Amino acid sequence: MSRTVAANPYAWPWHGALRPDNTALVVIDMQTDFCGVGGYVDVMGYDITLTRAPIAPLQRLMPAMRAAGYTLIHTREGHRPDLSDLPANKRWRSRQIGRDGVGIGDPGPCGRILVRGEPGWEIIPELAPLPGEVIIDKPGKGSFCATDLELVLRTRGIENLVLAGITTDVCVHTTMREANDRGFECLLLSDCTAATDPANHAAALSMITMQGGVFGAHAPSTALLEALA
Ligand code: C5J
Repeated sequence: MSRTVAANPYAWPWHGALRPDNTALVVIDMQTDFCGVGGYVDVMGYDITLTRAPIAPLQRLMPAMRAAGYTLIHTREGHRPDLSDLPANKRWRSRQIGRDGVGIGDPGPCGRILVRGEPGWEIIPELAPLPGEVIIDKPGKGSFCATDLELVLRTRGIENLVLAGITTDVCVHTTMREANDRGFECLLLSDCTAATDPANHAAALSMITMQGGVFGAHAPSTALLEALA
């Protein structure tokens, strides 16, 4: 039986094989540092109501996908406490914006910013992973760079990725592009992602639709839920 999601620019996945055994939901960086009060995005002066917008739709989608038997994978952006995996240019750039030159690795209201083990680095409680769900710790924006995500996906026979989380134009797009180049079939959920600038979110969606779906497709989570029903 063929099962697809009404997506843009094509009914996703391309081969009609949307099944729990070959599809994973990847929830990217829903951490306090990106969508909590006192986290990195808040310290930079961006509006966290934007980055919190995916929480409610994800609270509807995640239980539905778990109940249907789909794999859920969570990622966290963060660095070792000794910052040995933090490139100097990434740290320098992060200090150019926000409060008092505070950037990645520096103390903030939620502990050291984007440092593993700190309160701000934790996934927000509203979207906490369940025991047994895979969590990928990544030092970069993409989820494949310097991680074992591809090995985990290949080992489970995953070929389709549903992408959600923060931010559409940075970590989610980078992950989608990396996944697409590795041959995974990707769907980005337009209401379960967000950017620190609405125009960037819209642009990131638009980019996906070029060239017949240059990295895959996008759809609202309601379309995915309809396909699962
Ligand atoms: C950023 C992310 N924007 N998770 N990280 O620095 O998109």
